[in-house]
Amino acid sequence: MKPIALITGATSGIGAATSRRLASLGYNLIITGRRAERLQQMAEELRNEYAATVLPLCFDVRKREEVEAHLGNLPEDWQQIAVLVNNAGLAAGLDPIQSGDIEDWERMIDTNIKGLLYVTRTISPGMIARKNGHIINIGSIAGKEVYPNGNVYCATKHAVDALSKAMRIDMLPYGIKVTQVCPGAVETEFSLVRFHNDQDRADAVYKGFTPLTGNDIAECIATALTLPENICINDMVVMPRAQASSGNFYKQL
Ligand code: NDP
Ligand code: 8X3
Repeated sequence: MKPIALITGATSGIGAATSRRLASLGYNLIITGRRAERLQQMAEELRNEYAATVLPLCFDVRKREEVEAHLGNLPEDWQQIAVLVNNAGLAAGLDPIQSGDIEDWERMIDTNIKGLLYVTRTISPGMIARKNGHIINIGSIAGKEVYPNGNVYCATKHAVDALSKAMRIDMLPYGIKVTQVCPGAVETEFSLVRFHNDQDRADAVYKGFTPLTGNDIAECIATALTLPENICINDMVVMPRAQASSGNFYKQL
C-alpha cells in the first residue's frame, strides 16, 4: 500500500506544490483547505496527472470541532498517516503594534499556532501508536528573526519554531521525525492575503529579484522525506539567492 501524506492548506502556494511533489513520489494524499472548489480541482489534478488516490477535506483549521470531525474520523483506509505537512497559514497586515488590526492578529494566531496544534493533536497519537511518522512544520525566516511591522506574524512563526523543537523531544521515544522548513520570500498568494487583496502591493514584494517558488519548497520537503531512515533534518532555513535575512534583499529595480 502507498504511504499516506496529509497536507494542510493545499489549495495554493507551497501546499499545492507539495501535494504535487508528494504525489510524484507515490504518496496517497489527504489535502485540506477552506476553498471547496479549488480543493476539488486540486484533487482532480492529482488523480489525473499523478494517478494519486486523494481524499480532499474542506475545513477551517481554526475551528477545533471541524478539525476533530474531519481528521478524528478518517475512513479506515486513510488512518495510517505517514507524513503530516502543517502548512496552512498566513500573514495578515504589516503594521506597527500600536495600530495593528486585532482581527488580523487573531486570524494569524488562530491559524498559524492554534490550527497547527489542533491538527497535530489529532494526528500524532496514531503516529505514536504505529511508532512511525514524519511531521513537517512550515515555519518561516519570520520565526527566526523579527522585522519592522512583522510583530504578530513573526510571533506566530516563533511559536512554530518553539513547537517544532518541543514536538521533536516529545516524539523522540517513538521514532517520529519532526522537520521545520523556514522559507524566506516565496511567491505565492501569501502577500495578496497579507495585503488584503491589494495585487499591486503584493506584486511589489517580489520585484527586482527572483523569489522562491512553491515548487522550490516542495523540493526541500521531498529531500527531507527521502533521506535514509536514520537521518532527520531538524531545521531548514531556505532563502532566495537575493535574500540574506528577513527584509535584507538585493533588489535590482
Ligand atoms: P498561500 O496563501 O498561497 O497558501 C496558504 C494556504 O493555507 C492556502 O491553501 C489556504 O487555503 C490555507 N489556509 C489559510 N488559512 C487557513 C485556514 N484557516 N484553514 C485552512 N486552510 C487555511 O501562502 P503560502 O503557500 O505562501 O503559505 C503556506 C505557508 O508557508 C504558511 O504557513 C506561510 O506562513 C508559510 N510561509 C510562506 C512564505 C512566503 O513567502 N510565501 C515564507 C515563509 C513561510 P484556503 O484559503 O483554501 O483555506
Ligand atoms: C514569510 C516570509 O519574511 O515575509 O513568512 O515574513 S516574510
